[in-house]
Amino acid sequence: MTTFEYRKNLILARYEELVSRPNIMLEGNGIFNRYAHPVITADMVPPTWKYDFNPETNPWFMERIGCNATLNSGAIKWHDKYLLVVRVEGMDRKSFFAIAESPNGIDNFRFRERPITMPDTDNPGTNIYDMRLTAHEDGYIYGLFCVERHDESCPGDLSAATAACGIARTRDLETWERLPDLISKSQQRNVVLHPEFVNGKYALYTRPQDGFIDTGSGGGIGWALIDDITRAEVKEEIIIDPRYYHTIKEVKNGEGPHPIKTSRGWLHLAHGVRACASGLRYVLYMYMTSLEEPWKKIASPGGYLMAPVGEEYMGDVMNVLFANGWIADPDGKVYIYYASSDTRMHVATSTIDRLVDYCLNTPEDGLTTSASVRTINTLIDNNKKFI
Ligand code: BGC
Ligand code: BMA
Repeated sequence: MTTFEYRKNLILARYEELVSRPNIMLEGNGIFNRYAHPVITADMVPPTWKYDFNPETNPWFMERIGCNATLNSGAIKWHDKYLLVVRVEGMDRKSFFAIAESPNGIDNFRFRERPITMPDTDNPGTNIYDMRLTAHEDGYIYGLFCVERHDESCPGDLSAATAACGIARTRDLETWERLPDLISKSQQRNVVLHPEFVNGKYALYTRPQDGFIDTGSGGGIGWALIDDITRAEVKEEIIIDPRYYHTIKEVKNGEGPHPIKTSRGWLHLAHGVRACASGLRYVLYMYMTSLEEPWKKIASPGGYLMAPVGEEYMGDVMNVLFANGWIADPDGKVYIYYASSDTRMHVATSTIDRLVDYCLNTPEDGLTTSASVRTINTLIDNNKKFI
């Protein structure tokens, strides 16, 4: 057998084994369950995207186009399948979007034949990433994502960049119509479209920031109403979930996927960031807003829902969990798709009832040490009657 044949068979066999590997649910804390294996890794990107299959031009069956990571994925249920719009990052540091689909949401994710060809605007981005998908009541599926460009006002600084919100829409998840980027006074990285009209307008969760990395005066997760999505502009923005000193969201926070509607209010998943000696620590947290007024917070469970554990700590950008996709099934099961350390995708499952219970019955962050101890003592006192 030639090297070409041997390696081709090996690579294809390994790939098949990996994409068809069953996942195993692990018992958790009663709020959600993690799974034994990631749902998507760079090794699950199809070999046809990486290898030249012509024995004449690639006698060693050498990888030609490497994949660095599969991370921050948008999610949607589509024709009974669980679809992720994965941020695939090549070895050249460019990310692009590609759809992977699974029959059950927890394993057997396979990429479609090709990545998404996302049309550019007149001012093409250098990089695009972190799509939030929204099936809006106007009938379109929207993808909002970050468009990054070099900041031309700082010609000497190669790391100076700007982050804007790109907007595209589709009806079939095959072809995408690109709309103009969101016009906003500030930089915007984590913008999410609310699925319903509010007072007849499109509603966005925003994350105003002064610089590319620093939120500066940007106070947290914002809310803005948009007159025309085909020429979207943030005219007025209010902060609905502020950052706060010495909490999990001291440095920044951002909306995850769009909130899930429940009978008790809108369930929100977000990320919170704090600084520490090893860099930025990204964790996932939740909050709830009113059904009638989705910009009004009605529940704010203290602390994080999920932080990295085990191998989740390890990767390109350590100590990071990030989620921009989740799917709620009609039976109430919720699939939370999260990336660890900007490297791979995982799933955790829960239910709407459990997540609502978590939001409504987890004590709020009392913002001081003594408040935290008081909260624990109250729990111990109440437990005396039962133990
Ligand atoms: C990276 C993102 C990151 C951002 C801010 C970008 O260049 O691609 O993953 O969130 O910088 O650090
Ligand atoms: C951000 C996000 C993500 C990334 C995270 C950690 O600002 O938008 O792209 O997961 O940084 O690097």
